[in-house]
Amino acid sequence: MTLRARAATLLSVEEELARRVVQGEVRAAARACRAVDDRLTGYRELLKALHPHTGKAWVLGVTGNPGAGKSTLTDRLVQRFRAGGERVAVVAIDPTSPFSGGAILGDRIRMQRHFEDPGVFIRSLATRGALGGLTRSARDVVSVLDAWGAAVVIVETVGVGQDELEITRAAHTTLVVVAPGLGDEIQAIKAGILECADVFAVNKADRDGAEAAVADLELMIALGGEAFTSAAKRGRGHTAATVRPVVVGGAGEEWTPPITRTVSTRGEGVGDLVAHLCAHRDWLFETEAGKRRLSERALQSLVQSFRDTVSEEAVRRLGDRLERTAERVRDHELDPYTASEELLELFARALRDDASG
Ligand SMILES: Nc1nc2c(ncn2[C@@H]2O[C@H](COP(=O)(O)OP(=O)(O)OP(=O)(O)O)[C@@H](O)[C@H]2O)c(=O)[nH]1
Ligand SMILES: [Mg+2]
Repeated sequence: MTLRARAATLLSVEEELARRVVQGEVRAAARACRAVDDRLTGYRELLKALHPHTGKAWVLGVTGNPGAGKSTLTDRLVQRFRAGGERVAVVAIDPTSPFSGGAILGDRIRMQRHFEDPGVFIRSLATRGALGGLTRSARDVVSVLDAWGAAVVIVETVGVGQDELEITRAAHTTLVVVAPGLGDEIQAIKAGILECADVFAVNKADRDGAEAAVADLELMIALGGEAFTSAAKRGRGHTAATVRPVVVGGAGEEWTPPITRTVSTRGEGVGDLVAHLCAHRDWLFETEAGKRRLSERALQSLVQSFRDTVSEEAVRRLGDRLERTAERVRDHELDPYTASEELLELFARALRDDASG
């Protein structure tokens, strides 16, 4: 079989799988998730075929410290959303962090009641080491579940690493779960996560310290806008596009993150929480400020996808040149800056040669 003919059969296999996903087949969705997660041959074709059927799901990020109650709360949210009859998907990012070993089993148990329900799709993704691979896997898996027909895709991550932060940025609405009694919880979430928070839940409100946590958060939100804006101006890790200005008192139509107290084990406060989450969704899709946020998100997503495509292509075309150059850098024959420029030149030449025949 010629290469081209083989490509054609591959394509039709992917198209067939895409068709079954779009029809709502759970097993097809599971297969498609595996294909994009493992980047099996044809995964790009699959994603392309699915793309026209995406864009309908509301992507809800749930993040927070290990053990804050994210899974228990997610389980409650699934219950609520399912009561409306819509399909719901959960993507649980399994942290490899030493704090939360056994998370998979824990998540499974806490969401067990949904396993028999064909309208709920639950999938775990393992934290990957390098190159933001996890972020891309998460985005791609979310696309599959969007095409499968999930009205809501909930992505649960532990808010500790850079990967997790990136994933949070890819969500439409991010819920940050804080629980009292886990030590210095507010300080721990301070770096990075606050700027992603659209809604806060102070969970385990049945425990001592919940009111103190609420007060701390309120103070942080009040100070937040200014602090983040000046951090952005100094260029400290935040770009203007990722900073979410907080305007207290509802000036203009900027969004101020509301705080809800919840006891997720008993389902308390979950109704209020859902109301806040839905209010954020409406703000996002229906106001000018919300639409600006959506544009930033689309730009970030495209930049990431483009960066991935370029680096994959470059690695493929440069082949062992990459390793040989790395050896020269290792031996101090070459500095990494000149090395990068040389590689870029080689890559550009390969592309030009390709274009001219
Ligand atoms: N008292 C109390 N305990 C809770 C509440 N919510 C969750 N828990 C308990 O806290 C523990 C951790 O809950 P999870 O839902 O697994 O927390 P998580 O944030 O998903 O944990 P990781 O995924 O491991 O980071 C479990 O033993 C829950 O039963 C609550 O509102 N009150
Ligand atoms: Mg969990």
